[in-house]
Amino acid sequence: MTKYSLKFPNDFILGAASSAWQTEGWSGKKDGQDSYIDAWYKNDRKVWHNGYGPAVATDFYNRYVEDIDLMKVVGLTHYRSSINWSRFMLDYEQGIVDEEYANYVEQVIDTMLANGIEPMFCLEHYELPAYLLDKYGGWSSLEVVDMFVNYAREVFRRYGSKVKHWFTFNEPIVVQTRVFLDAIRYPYEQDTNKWMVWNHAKNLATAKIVKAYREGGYEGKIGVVLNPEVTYPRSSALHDRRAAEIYDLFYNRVFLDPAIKGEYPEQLLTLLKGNGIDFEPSAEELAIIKNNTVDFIGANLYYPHRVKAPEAEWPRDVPFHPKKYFSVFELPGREMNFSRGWEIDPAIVYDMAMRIKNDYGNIEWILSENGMGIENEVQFKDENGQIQDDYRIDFISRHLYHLLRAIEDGANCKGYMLWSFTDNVSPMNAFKNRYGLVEIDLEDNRNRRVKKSGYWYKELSESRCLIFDQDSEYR
Ligand code: BGP
Repeated sequence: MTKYSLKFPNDFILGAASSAWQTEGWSGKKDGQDSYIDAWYKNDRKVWHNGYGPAVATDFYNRYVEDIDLMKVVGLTHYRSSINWSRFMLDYEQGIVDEEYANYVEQVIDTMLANGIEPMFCLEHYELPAYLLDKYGGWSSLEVVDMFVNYAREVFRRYGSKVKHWFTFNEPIVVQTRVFLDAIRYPYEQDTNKWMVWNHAKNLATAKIVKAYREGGYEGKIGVVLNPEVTYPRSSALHDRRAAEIYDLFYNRVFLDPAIKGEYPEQLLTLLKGNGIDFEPSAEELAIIKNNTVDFIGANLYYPHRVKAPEAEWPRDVPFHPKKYFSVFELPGREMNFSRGWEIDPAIVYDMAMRIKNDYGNIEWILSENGMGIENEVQFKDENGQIQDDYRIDFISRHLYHLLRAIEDGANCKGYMLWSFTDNVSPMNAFKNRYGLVEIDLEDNRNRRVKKSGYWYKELSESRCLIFDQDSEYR
């Protein structure tokens, strides 16, 4: 067997990602500081696996010093989390900051920097304040957009000189897609119109925050973390290719194009109109989006999407859903992560890199999330109690291999962030599927234990070299 060593570029980021709500827990949280996720958990706990959720999460709020030490143990150069908007403010409308939470954020940043780990932050990772959802309808309101921009200004003012990588949102499409398109998440309301209103409000918020950041003259980069779905048609037939193209418009280009090119794709606007979706952004809003595109993006890439021409005609009396134009296609024989129900195909990384290069001006980007959630990992413990997660090492290696190959072919990718640093809480799945380089032991006071992959990641980060088996079936 021939083993090859692939070198990482010198400045390549090897980090990990998480978010505030998935790690911090509610210690120190005050009445009225619930996020949308907290409200969902409080109102509908039965859908959260084994009752776990954001209430304690990994208790990062109290244990961040210990965790930052562990970041060094597993060799992270960078760590991305979010600042929890719902907790950062005591009064969202008046912009009154919760100094206790703000001070905690400052301590986290300072401790990371003192340990040689660069922090990156999203301003929102589903942490829309529940109060703003109830009172204003959340992102249906332009007042909420402006409150978010003011919060961002305050965050930059406090931490802008220390933190050099900022993102407005993590996966801004997700909440409204699950809630208003698919109606499978709290508060379970089907409203495709609202779905588009929320998309637009978030695109507008990103542009306004990019503007505010530039006006502040900070020395860093600002972008947005998206989850572009690498979408393949079942076949080369026109009807399947059309299904994939339309899927791409509704789920990817609706955010990629405004963020990077400053405009919505014409074909998307035509399809919305043709299906009775009343989407009429003002000329002023479109100009803000046009003039304030991002410096870079994060792309979260987990699995491929496959679609085919729709199996049936969309029923007349059912509200419009993009599914009118496609059906999901399951590739026979596909490789699966059965715990999560996601297909594995590491070549998505190369394909997305080439797309960003060819269709989006080769804008700078990072692979901001990629990882493997596995159920019941304790079954893989060795006699010393360490989880032997060779499957995770294999998963990461194969994705990194395709990323390095893309960089060789000119992709402007500056880093890889694993999801996740420690095991953490997923929406609904809670601690069911474990993603971490570090185990969180729920039976034993949430104690941390580095998995085999954690030590492997450290080695990777120090050697800056991926050892890859040339004869592997995964090429
Ligand atoms: C991404 C989200 C993360 C994280 C991850 C894993 O889409 O940005 O917050 O949860 O997916 O997915 P899941 O937690 O659903 O298994």
